[in-house]
Amino acid sequence: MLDEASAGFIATLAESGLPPLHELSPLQARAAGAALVELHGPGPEMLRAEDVDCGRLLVPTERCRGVIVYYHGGGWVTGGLDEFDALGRRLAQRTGCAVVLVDYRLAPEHRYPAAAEDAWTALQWTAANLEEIAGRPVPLIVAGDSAGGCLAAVVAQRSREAGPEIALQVLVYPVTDCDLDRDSYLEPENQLIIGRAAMEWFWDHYAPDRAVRASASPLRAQTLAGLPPAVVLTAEHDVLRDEGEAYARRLAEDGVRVEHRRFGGQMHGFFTLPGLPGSAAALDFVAQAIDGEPSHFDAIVVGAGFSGLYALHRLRGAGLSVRVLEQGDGVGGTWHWNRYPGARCDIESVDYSYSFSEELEQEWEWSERYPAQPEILRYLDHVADRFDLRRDIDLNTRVAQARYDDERAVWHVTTEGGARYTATYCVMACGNLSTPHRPAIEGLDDFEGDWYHTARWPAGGVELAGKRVGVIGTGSTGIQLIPQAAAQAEHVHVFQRTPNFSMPAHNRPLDPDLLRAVKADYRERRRLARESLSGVPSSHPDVLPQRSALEVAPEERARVYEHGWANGGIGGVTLAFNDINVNADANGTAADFVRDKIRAIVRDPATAEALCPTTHPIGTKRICVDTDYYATYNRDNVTLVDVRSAPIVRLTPRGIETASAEYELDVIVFATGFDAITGAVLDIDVRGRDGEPLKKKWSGGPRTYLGVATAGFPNLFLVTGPGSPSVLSNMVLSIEQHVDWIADCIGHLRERGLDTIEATRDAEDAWVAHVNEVAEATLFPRAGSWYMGANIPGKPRVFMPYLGGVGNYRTHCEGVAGNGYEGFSVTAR
Ligand code: NA7
Repeated sequence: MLDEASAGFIATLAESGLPPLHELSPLQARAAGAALVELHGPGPEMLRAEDVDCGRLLVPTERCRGVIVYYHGGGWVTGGLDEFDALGRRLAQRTGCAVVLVDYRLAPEHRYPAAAEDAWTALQWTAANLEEIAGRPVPLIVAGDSAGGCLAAVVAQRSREAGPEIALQVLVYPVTDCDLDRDSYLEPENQLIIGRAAMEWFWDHYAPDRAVRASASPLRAQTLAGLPPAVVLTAEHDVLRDEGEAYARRLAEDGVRVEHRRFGGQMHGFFTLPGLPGSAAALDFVAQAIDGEPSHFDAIVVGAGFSGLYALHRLRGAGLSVRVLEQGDGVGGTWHWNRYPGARCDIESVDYSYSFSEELEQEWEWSERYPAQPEILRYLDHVADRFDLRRDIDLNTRVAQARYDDERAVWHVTTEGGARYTATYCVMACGNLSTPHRPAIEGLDDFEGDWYHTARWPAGGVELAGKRVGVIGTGSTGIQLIPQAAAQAEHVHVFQRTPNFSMPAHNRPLDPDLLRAVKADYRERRRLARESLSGVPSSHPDVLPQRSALEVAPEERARVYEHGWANGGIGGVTLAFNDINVNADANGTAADFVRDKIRAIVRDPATAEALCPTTHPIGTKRICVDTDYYATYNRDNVTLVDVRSAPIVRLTPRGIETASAEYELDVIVFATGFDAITGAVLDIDVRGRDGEPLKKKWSGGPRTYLGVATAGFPNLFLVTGPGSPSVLSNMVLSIEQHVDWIADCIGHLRERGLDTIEATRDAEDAWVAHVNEVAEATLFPRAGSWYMGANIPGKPRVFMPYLGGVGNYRTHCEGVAGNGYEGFSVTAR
């Protein structure tokens, strides 16, 4: 969403009655641009401001730290020294660099390559006069916005062969390509200061001959390897957004150090408009890049899913400067990535939602009992907008390393693109189910059809209609996807290694009266959830059954299970008695009940038997929640393939070969799960005190205190880390509990002038022992589940979540805080 100041600017512009740019002549457009000069103000005083051969020289101080050759925007058609004078001055003052504002020839009087030639001449002139301008040898920097960003990129490429040496290229929403059909061109909300029609108008004037446009497009260069380090700024609401980001990505791929930031809530032109809040932030960003100093924040948060969004809101509200780094191109975390057909949460929507804002609770209208992925993503996008979170989130930014600096007591965070940050606190909000697992099956490259992992499903969807589809995996994901795929595809082959227990969702639209009743009673509902076993009101100790499955008559047991089945949902059967998770015989009664249900639904007895799980107690692997899963096997176009007895051998050009047959397929779907709980954190090279790698510390399995901290890694917080209830609970509730605890802890440190907090080894050892002890008292460790790390070859087998229940766990965490953060050591420097 556009921020308020930008929306105000657009409204004023609309009131002025100025026709759209592309309806004007170039002369009229230039006059309109020049009339906006007053908006920019005069800009700060300079030590020297004089016109030179190639433009205007702006020198802010006697000892400049560099010289920036600046190419102004304006689509190669408009813009000039006077319009950009104020920006040049602000840039010079903020960076301490001299600025050469380049006056290049404009189109259509002078078409491509005139502007590029002038840009090059200006670079040569500046290089030759560098010492005279700065009074000493200093770095040469090229920069530009919009079409000027294009010129900066073009001269940076040209200088690669014969110099001069450029220390940095600063590309502000640059034009990098002549393709005007990228998504950002087509989104209606981006047609602001300039839209698609204006860009067409610019290109038509600059390079009317379409054949030469490619050579004017820096993105079309064969390779970007060997280019100077780059800083790329893009705006969320800008037709140029995607090509700027494509350029940043290619630079990184070709080995160039690039720091990219997308400015949320901003539109094209924000960099040059000093009244807009994004403008100052963008200048800061550029200045820091020129300094070579990493940007410093009180807290870096890794991930912008449910955890990262709330962490940002909570910590920013506490007065901290926060930056969220997110690898995806949108917020939402696991709900951003898992867009496969049928993706749906297995916790009811009214509980799987934030409780921190009563207004949000009341405003948001869930439409179904179990929310589908698009609705959850809409909710998270709404939260990001409603709490103005986007301006502190860097998208498309994957964290590569987080290294603790003992001496300065800060975290150094580096992204894959080479951007560097420092932070006092590092909050790992990267999720429990974020790192997709795709088994190493031979022959993937040979397969001539298309293949997808469900957790990297294309945003635009996949055409399954009329296709022969193979699905590998029958966990929650496969079980949700298979009925949906069967309804579209010509044929679905399900490659099942281990069957799972699945309960009916009985999903339905939410009755408005029910929703009203929930909203009227939300505080009480949340209280019950907080004190419960798994973070939903129905698992509160006051309502959980007190009876053993073995102490009741078989008829009564059957009645209770039938009731649970009819109600549906994850705990319908496993929470029906108090000993199903701990007593194998009690568990057997529940498992038998579900197996009988499968046999009753699936008509072919052999298929029914193959779908009956027998190798793990019910509930010890995540119970699936489905819509028509078992009944789907009654369709003629669905075939179950048992790959336990005849394993997958390889993929072939035509499909999947098992030990007994080859299956011809057009599409293969990997519904093969995640490197769960620890995968995302360990994907980052996290190093604590004395450079100790987290990977090494956790080589025998994760070790944490309360699942929120780990000894040897001061000021590092894990949101729903291993050793906390996490995936065995309603994640949103557990996330809020952790983030609140972390925010309170940081508040405690700041109030007392303390610099670091770190779990002690003793407290950690005791907690790990407790987590194991609780797990050992249940049947959970008997299953080769992803809770145990058993789905990933080579991963240590350790039961990772805490089974003590969210109510008990919360009380324990509050006790730790109440006792002055017992089990932690704190330092003041
Ligand atoms: P899961 O529950 O880990 O399921 C993955 C499935 O993929 C499971 O059936 C696996 O069989 C199967 N798999 C994995 N590798 C192979 C190979 N090599 N061959 C055949 N089958 C294979 O992941 P989901 O995405 O379904 O669900 C994860 C959680 O997300 C879920 O519990 C909810 O909480 C949300 P296996 O059991 O290993 O024999």
